Amino acid sequence: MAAISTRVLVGADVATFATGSAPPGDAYGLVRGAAVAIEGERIAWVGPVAGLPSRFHASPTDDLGGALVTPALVDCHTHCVYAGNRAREFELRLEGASYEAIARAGGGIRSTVAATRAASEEALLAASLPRVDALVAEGIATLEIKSGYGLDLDCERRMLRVAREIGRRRRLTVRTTFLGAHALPPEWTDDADGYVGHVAGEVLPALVAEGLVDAVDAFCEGIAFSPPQVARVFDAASALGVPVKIHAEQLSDLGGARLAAGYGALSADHLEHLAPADAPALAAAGTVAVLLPGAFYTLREARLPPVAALREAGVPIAIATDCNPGSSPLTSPLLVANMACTLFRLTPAEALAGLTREGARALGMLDDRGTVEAGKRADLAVWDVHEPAELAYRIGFNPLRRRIVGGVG
Ligand code: DI6
Ligand code: FE
Repeated sequence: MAAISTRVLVGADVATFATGSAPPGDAYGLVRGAAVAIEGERIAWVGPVAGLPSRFHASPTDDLGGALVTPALVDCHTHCVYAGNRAREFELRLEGASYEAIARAGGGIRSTVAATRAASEEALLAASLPRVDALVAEGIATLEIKSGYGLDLDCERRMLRVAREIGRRRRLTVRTTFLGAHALPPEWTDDADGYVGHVAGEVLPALVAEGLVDAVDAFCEGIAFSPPQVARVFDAASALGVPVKIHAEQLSDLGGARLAAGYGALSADHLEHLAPADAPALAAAGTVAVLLPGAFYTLREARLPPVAALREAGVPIAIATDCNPGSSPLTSPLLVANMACTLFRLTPAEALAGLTREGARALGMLDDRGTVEAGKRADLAVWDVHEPAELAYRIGFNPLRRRIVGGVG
């Protein structure tokens, strides 16, 4: 058996985002003058360099020369696998058409469905990799990718297979989410209940059996699926032992987040129209609120998510790009952090926790990653900044020096 390689990162400040160990008032869990010992793909020890245990004293060191180390970033909500282009819709919206009007007229999600159905697996992969590479270039090492532009068994399978392939082609972990209940495909027009039955009874079980589904999502909205329809999909997911998440309260309040909390959902996402009174139900279920400022910005929404109520109820808050061709053509996690602060008034520490610890929690992976702590996977981002807040403060600036993924890099 090959010996497990050990090395010690020194010459760095580390924003661990560990909870519990940080002194009050330090939401970053910041350790100045830190050492991080890495054994194989795991973090073995982190703390002030003076406290490095003697068993690491003979290990090779890697001097980062004053960099800031954070957990590698987690993008816990994307639709980055798709074909086609919706730049024309951007123009239409600027001419006055609303997102909902475009969707109702057969554009929007359905135009991406047509392009995605027409694309081969290779073409879909080739179209998607540049978006993934942009995310990776800003420190992402764990990426959730949803299906939902196929809306039939063959094309949903193709999307999920491409997502898995991306995880093999690049140095990152991909989590797949089946979003069959994203939009009503043309062949089921006027039969949303029939389509939901097909998704819950046939498509989902087939894709789960093929090992392509890590979680199940549904778009609960007036232009998409009703709470009872979403419940049918969630019942099927629960029966198969697959965790659920939801797109809820993005454009209106249908009580989707409350519904999802009842299923112990990993996350409820968007939430601009969430009733503050529903926040405690999310907290009680351990459901993460995933805020998506890129969609809020792109759609020029006016209604802010109830951040104060989420904080007060103790709901964990993550943020994500929502990278998709319609409402959030965004591949910059650092811009998401900036938008979360400027538009939603998150603190920089909340925004960055939302891209690390809470993003991992929203994927059910917090035991394994999302903070810099002994025992966790050594997925780290090394930044040329001095203060953690700088990562959220600057706009259009990428100070990523390198990523360490599973101890490598
Ligand atoms: N909510 C969104 O913001 C995206 N999907 C969803 O359920 C929009 C997807 C698109 O317009 O293509
Ligand atoms: Fe989305």
